[in-house]
Amino acid sequence: MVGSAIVRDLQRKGFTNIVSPRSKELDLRNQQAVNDFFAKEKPDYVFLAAAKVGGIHANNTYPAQFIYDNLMIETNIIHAAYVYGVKKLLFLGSSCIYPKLAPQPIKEEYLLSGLLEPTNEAYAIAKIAGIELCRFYRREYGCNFISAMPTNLYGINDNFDLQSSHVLPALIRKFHEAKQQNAGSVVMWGTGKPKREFLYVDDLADACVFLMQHYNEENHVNVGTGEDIEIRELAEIIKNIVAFKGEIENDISKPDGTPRKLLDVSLLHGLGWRHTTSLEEGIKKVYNWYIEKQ
Ligand code: GFB
Repeated sequence: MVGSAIVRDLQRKGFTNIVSPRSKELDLRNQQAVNDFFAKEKPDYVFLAAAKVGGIHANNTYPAQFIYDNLMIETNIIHAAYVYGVKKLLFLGSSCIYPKLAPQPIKEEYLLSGLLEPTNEAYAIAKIAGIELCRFYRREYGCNFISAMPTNLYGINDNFDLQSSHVLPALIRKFHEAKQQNAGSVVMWGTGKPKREFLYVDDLADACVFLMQHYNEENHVNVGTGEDIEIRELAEIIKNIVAFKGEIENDISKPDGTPRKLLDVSLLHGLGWRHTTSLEEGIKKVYNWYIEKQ
């Protein structure tokens, strides 16, 4: 989802010499394959968006896969970028790198100031390692490697599998199918009380290209909207957009995860970047795309 959005954004801005291999063509966990790719393509600028990602259930169920795949991808690419003289690399992390109970909104400097949320600890530790790789390769070797920490993302090309997806695509699918089947209710996991901040992926892509062009510092940068909502409010918005008339039920056997993770985006705003897509507008775009794809 993120990689294809960055490619679309670069193309919109007139860039043409873009290489974006699919995972079938290049297994980024394989160091030799990554080195061969860098030796052949000699990229000048690298957007490291590739990662093993998933929602709360997938993160909680497959922690070994989340830590191994992500550590391997990051280490192979960041080291190859150094060895093959990449001019600049942007590493993408996640807002789950911050402590579970961090003060809100979360400033960049809260990293490593407390315990992580257990449901996504493996993924968070891998992403923290990626930030530190960039910092230390900059410090020791002088590489211009920067990191961006996006909040919860959604958009076209998202994963709609109900076991491994994030909440927003899961609810779009659940409400859509419930409407088609004339079901009386839709199940929302957890209490619905946690708050989340959602950023449309095309806005993230625009921010990544902006940072690649204008930001050259060691500190990672939060990328978000600066606004969050409760999961049950999100469910109501999606229910209205899909026009489902039934009820919403809670399944409290499923975890809530971290209570809140609203990013402080003052650093990014100070640099001159702001998101443009509202949550409702973004959900409508994704829902239209989802229906067309059926
Ligand atoms: O989006 P989500 O899976 O990820 O869940 P996290 C957010 C909230 O929505 C949780 C609730 O409180 C879920 O219990 N929720 C309600 C649902 N209904 C559903 C549903 O049908 N599916 C899903 N998936 N959730 C992930 C991390 O955390 O966020 C990753 O595990 C990463 O590491 C990613 O950081 C952005 O926001 O809880």
